[in-house]
Amino acid sequence: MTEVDQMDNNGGTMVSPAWAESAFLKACRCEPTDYTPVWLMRQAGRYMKEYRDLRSKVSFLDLCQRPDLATEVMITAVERLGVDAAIIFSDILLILQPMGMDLEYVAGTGPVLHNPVRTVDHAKALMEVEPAESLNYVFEAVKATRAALPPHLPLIGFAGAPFTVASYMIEGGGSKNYRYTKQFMYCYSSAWHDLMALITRATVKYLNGQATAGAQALQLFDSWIGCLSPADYQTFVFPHMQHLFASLSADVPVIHFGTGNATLLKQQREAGGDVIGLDFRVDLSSTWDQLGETAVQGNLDPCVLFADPEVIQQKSKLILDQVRGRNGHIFNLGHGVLPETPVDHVIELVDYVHNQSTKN
Ligand code: 1CP
Repeated sequence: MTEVDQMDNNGGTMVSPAWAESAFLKACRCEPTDYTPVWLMRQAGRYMKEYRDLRSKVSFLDLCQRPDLATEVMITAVERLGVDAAIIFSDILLILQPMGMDLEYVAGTGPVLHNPVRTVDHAKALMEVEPAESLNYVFEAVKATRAALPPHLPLIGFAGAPFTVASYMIEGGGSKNYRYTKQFMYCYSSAWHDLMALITRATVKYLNGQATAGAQALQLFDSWIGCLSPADYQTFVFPHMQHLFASLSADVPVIHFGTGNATLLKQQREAGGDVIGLDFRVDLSSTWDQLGETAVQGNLDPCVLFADPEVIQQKSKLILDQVRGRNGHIFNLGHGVLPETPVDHVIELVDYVHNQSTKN
């Protein structure tokens, strides 16, 4: 019996679902694959005409909260691109609404939290999240997307990692220097740890719930972690991440992603995750050597997709050549697809990675 076979109630062996032997999940397990699996962070979004057309009729929050529309957006993207995994259509900040935060997506600005957490009292007023109640629409989106996908394509569930989520809560939106976040962390360190623990508790339930609803893998986005020094990561973030990973009960691989985090990768790997995300600033081969036995995901610069197809191929080949001979690489960008990216270039990238990496 292979690892992926399951026992039915009578002790007999059930047939594994097709996704269990997909190139993506094999790569997560560091098993050999016939070709390099590829998917792209933010593969559904504003760079696609189909998405913009739908968005002209529905607000972003409505899109996330309607499982039928969230499914449509992701299935359209997956079919057009020919990628090896789907990710649910959602956002890392939805978890903030049930905490009591006033979240708005403002056109041209991005997410805004109208009641940022700037004092200990603000933090104390935040509510515990019970995702089964307040975020059930996400679990419904997972179920609907899973049902609509062909069985060979795995579905990725996701959440923001506590530091990145806390940074939005405290800054009130995106930030360049994270001044308020760090000020809170340094000045109110006990309240900071309480806040991180609150987000961690919510995130554990949220991710476990997505796996139960039908996700075959999970990704934790610590997109803005790279603003911290290794010492501050160790003190203010590491214990929470370690606890978070240890509390994930589902038997699915977890991808641990960050950007600008070259100096933190070893600590992040120690905190947890089966697959380590590599942004585009690091050299894949030497970084992988330093990390040792783990699967990795990345690491093409999203801006390369604005170049001519020859350049896209050249840059992608550099990555594939660095990987050759090793198991456990998932091709992806080093960060998400940017809004004005030409869709044709994305499709050509996916085709190129498949053709170039196929083993005869
Ligand atoms: O239509 C619109 O105007 C909304 C644009 C948009 C979209 C399509 C936002 C607002 N979020 C999303 C979807 C989304 N967000 C997905 C699913 C789609 C996919 O991947 O194909 C995912 C995985 C995210 C995750 C997310 N949201 C991250 C982590 C990934 C990353 O890019 O670092 C972050 C930081 C966010 C916050 C966020 N939400 C939306 C925007 C524009 C932002 C970033 C704002 C900022 O730069 O601060």
